[in-house]
Amino acid sequence: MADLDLWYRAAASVWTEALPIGNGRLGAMVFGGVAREQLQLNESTFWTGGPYSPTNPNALPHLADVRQLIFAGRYADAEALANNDLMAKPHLQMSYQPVGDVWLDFVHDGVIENYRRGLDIDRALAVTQYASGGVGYRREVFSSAIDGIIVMRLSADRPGALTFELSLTSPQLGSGEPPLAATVGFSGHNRGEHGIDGALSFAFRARVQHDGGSLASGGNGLWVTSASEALILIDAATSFRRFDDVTGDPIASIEARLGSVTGNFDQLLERHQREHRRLYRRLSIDLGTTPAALLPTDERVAHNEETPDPALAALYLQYGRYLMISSSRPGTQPANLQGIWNDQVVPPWGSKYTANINLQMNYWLPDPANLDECFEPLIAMAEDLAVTGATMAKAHYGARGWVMHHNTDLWRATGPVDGAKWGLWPTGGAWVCAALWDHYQFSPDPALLARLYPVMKGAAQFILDVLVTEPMTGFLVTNPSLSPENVHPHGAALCAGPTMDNQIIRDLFDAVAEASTLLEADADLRAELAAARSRLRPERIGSSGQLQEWGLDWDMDVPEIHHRHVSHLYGLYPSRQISIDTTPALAAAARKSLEIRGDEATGWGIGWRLNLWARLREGDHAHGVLTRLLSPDRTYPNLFDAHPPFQIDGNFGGAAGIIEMLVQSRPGIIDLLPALPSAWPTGSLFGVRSRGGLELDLAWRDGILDFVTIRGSRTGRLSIRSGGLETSTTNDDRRTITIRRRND
Ligand code: FUC
Repeated sequence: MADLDLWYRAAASVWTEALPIGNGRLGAMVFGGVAREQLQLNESTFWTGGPYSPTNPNALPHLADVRQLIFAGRYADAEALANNDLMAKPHLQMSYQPVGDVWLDFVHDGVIENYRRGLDIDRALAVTQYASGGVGYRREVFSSAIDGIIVMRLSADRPGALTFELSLTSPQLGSGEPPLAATVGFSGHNRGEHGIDGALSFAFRARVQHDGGSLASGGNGLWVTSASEALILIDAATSFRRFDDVTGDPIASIEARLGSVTGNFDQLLERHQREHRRLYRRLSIDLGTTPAALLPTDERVAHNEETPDPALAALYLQYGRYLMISSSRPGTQPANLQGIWNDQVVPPWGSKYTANINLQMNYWLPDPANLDECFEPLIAMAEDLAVTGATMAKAHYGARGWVMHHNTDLWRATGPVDGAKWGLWPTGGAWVCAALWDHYQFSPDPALLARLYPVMKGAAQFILDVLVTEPMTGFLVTNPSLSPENVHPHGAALCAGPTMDNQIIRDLFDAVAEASTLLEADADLRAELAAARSRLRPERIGSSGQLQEWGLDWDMDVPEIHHRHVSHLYGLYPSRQISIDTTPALAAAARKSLEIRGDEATGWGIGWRLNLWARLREGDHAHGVLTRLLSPDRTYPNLFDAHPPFQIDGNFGGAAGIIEMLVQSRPGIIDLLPALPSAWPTGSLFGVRSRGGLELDLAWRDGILDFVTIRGSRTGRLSIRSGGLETSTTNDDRRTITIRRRND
């Protein structure tokens, strides 16, 4: 399927041109060089440091002072004191690491012709091909979730024409294993960082099987000479088992996987492809095609702003799904700031999990995009955080429950880091829980509810314990807190009760209240939540008609009026507290805030704006924002999002935004084509999921819904709205309903 290919006429010269493969755990960037192939490897549990608990015994004794300074309006003083005393120890977290590289050096004679490399995202297969001296060469590589390893086949269309050296390097501490039989390897251990010792051992290996020719060790690695075909199996592992357990044996894991591989390349590929397609093929999209679809992918991105390419938008959605399937699967780590792909020992922002937007944005996509399983690692992470975050809640706040501030890492550190103006934000865990509840809306399964409830309850208990009464107003507020990363007119970010916190807390409390009702548990807690909720500051509309970001009307006096974060618009998206239908005045104020912020931002900043404009039902405006995202400033040649630098949240948020333009839902109500742009007059979207646990196929013509088919069991009334028309059904069995446009 050519429309599901990323392809290029030249090898990657930089990392952001290379193509990603991954099985959730084991990833590689494939460069496709002719004389020298590079596979840059990652393993999702390879981070710096080791198990640690970053509590600071100084924090709790100084909490009351910081609170008081904030209530007294002495924000900069509060921030200085907080920087001194309230931050985690260490006040920086660990970073995600590259494993190393697999190199293939080829001997070719003759001119290189007919070069093409591509990534087929329907097969999850990267292919490089070219001819040299009249011989056709082909390399195919994938990372298999079934067999757990990377598999590569090298072939030539003339027998005996394949000669290459296989070697490994790593920027990590350790050493190459002497080439043994058909295997090269490297093993070592991770680095410590910020005073936390490295505690992980790791290894990676590549094993070659060749058809014809000979194999010898020499130089840096293994030489395969005059073969017709070669198969290379690659694996990497660390000793990580859990955030508090590093007793795994990487070499044993690798040997277990490499040793149990059965079958030839075609059989391995067949198994891999079947598993990939089981997830990938659940959704398809058609937004129309123009001649641009025939161009190589980098050229499509280069031209998209001057002539928007609808099929590139469709590809961007499917590529987002591909990246999600490749970086987040049951049993693996969640997708970090770079999914699982990072080539740097000191990556941007540690390639961690930033929880004041980025981590949550990564998980906007899987539910509507029909990749329920890919959400699982976020649930597992929240379960870990509920453990580590309970220690932090107690140590820093004397509170019950659990907290995560604005970042976490492999070790599930939850303390305030970086500096108070970024890190002293106690609402990251609460936001993750609101996202878990939204996941349950898409997959309303009693077992899931029972699993999520204790985690959500702990997050709510923490918030109940840290809310304090604001002396001037009597509202219950978070203090200290901030509106993520935005400095207010008093030269600080610290404040009490920013709008975003109130919105997140309402969502969390409502979720816990509803879950506890469904589970017939904790009636007392429910009453406590209701009482506290009623004392949160309501939304306020400021003097410019904007939704106030803080309790006071500071919005127009901030140093960065076009700030990338749009935190107070959380209420409009991803939350549904603010909507055109239910709170039109607040929706208008949110729109005003969005206009003041402007559409230009980092990749993820644009991704968030796209979803917000979609919720405001401004299809053409949303399309303009999407077009900006899919421009060379915000999208690299390999379609990775450019913050810049690369950060994967923009890919996932942007892909989720494309769906949000076409389908929006809340339990019992589905809006079809709420923000359809004039640029996509005719199209279809099959297999999209909605809240309420339903799956939809829809198609439209001339900007009007043609038909929708809805599958899944419903309880109660379901309203389906499109273009000002509304239909409702009260069927509640497992039926499929189809609604068609009359041909008039
Ligand atoms: C937040 C953002 C930055 C960046 C970082 C990883 O702090 O404000 O733009 O995305 O996370």
